[in-house]
Amino acid sequence: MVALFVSDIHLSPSLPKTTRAFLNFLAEQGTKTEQLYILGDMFEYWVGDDDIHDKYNAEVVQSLHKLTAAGVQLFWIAGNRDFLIGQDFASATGIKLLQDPSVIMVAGRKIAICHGDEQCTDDIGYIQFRAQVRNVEWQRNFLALPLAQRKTIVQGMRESSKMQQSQKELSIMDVNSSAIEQLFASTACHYLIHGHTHRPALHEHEGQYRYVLPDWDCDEANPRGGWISIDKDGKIHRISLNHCEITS
Ligand code: OKV
Ligand code: MN
Repeated sequence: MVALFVSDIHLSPSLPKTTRAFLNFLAEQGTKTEQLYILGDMFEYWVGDDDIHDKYNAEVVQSLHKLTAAGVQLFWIAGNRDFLIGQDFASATGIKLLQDPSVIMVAGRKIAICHGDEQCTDDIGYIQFRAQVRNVEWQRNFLALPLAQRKTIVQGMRESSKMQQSQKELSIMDVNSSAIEQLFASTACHYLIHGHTHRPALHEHEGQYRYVLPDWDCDEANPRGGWISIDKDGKIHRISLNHCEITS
């Protein structure tokens, strides 16, 4: 394959089978591609690059570094959970941090890539929260707090968000069609790949193709996950992971 695209794995020590499935994916598929694009929310949450030394995180970092050391190009777009990934993580893994959105050329195709949360403009509360936490000064203040305190703050956000999310209308947690139209227009692309919404699909509209990546969860009764690949002829494939091979 020329390129693989993946997002929303939500890696966390509390999801051991999902973690194994993703590390297997890196070892088995990652080595057979020229480029791997991770389009956000690889981690369930990330509180700062000083957490790179945590045992769990260090194994993930090591697995990514193994790929870049083998000559695979790794690219990263931040998600709404791991937007605090920074230069130290990039140096430790060899990954290249990209802007959201970015335009890439793969096998002769011009493709726009993004995480997908910025286009969920109907969720006004979330868009406001996003503006706050993506602010450089806000991030500088947050990252100046001790690691343990940052973890406590994010845990608190997660608890209160669970309650808010359950009260929100499902439709506002999907991308807004005008925001998508604008993205196609501003990037002048006919292809868009994103994640975030957990609604894997291929949407075709007037010659524009929007590929939505699946989220991963292999710790549930029905394991799910998957990726998109582009072969040397420019053909785009959607791969669903409906079984998890666990190698311990
Ligand atoms: C997940 C969504 C909340 C949608 C915060 C640093 C910060 C991580 C975080 C906090 C929120 C993820 C991790 C959550 C998804 C929402 C609201 C809407 C549309 C920080 C690192 F801010 F402290 F720096 N977060 N959570 N939403 O509660 O899981 O997807 S979350
Ligand atoms: Mn997301």
